[in-house]
Amino acid sequence: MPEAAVHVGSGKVRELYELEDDRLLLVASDRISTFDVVLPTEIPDKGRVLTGLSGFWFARTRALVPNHLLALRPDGRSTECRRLQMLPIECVVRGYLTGSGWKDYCATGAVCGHVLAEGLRDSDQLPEPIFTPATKAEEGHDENIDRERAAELVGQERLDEVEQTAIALYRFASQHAAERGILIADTKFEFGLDGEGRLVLGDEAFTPDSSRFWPADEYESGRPQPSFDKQFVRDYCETLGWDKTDPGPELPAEVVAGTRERYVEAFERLTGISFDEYLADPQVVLR
Ligand code: PZK
Repeated sequence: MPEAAVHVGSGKVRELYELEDDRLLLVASDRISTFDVVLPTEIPDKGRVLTGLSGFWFARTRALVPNHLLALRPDGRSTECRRLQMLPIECVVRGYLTGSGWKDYCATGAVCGHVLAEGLRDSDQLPEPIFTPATKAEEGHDENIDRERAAELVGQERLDEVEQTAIALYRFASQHAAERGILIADTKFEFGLDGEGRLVLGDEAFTPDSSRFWPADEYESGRPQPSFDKQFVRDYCETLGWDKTDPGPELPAEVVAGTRERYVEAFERLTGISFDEYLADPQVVLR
């Protein structure tokens, strides 16, 4: 980070700084969260894996929608991006029924106004991916909203454009990932507008923090799926009897090492690039 860069935001595991000329610097740390709590132990290179994956997807989806990426810094964890006017909704696409979508379906038979067939089971693939927007909560969980409420927030025309774009992005990435043994169950995008009012993809894209990655070879509907990246951490936490409130537990070295391996494996499978090559020159993911 440049000296004296102004800090303009914090996520659970990322930081945002202001640069000159209407640019921002998004820095991905090695922090990891589980059960919504950031743990005191870091996963070495996790931030680099997420930054590299995001850059990879931004480079490959530019024809579908422009994005905020301007440059990857040599540290491999920092993205220079265009400052946008962000839309006030989280744009979620679900290809499988899980998480809050599964909960809402069990309670109402619908998710964000999409009435689904009866008799679906946990982790079932949906016949078509669905767009399920949510509000941005400052604290706590985002709240799923129907398209009517989302249209009040961004306008009907813009919402239609966002929905079409988000579904197209999901179809592209989930097909690519499935061919490489990773199911993308769902994913969250944040869009913004540039100075000319054009829709631009911001934030991170198709990382394990913005998406649910499942190992395809272990997929079996009717039950919760193991997480591609965080399952060792979850399993370890479950052995402790931890109540899942802050502070979380320290992780032992073997859980850290196994988890780092899973992040690197996701990177290498999805990009086809060795992670060592990325560390030597982060630009490799953009070519
Ligand atoms: C923006 N966030 C989320 C919060 C983080 C990330 N290109 C952009 N232009 C304007 N604003 C944002 C972006 C992006 N991306 C993203 N908040 C604002 C966020 C805190 C830390 F790393």
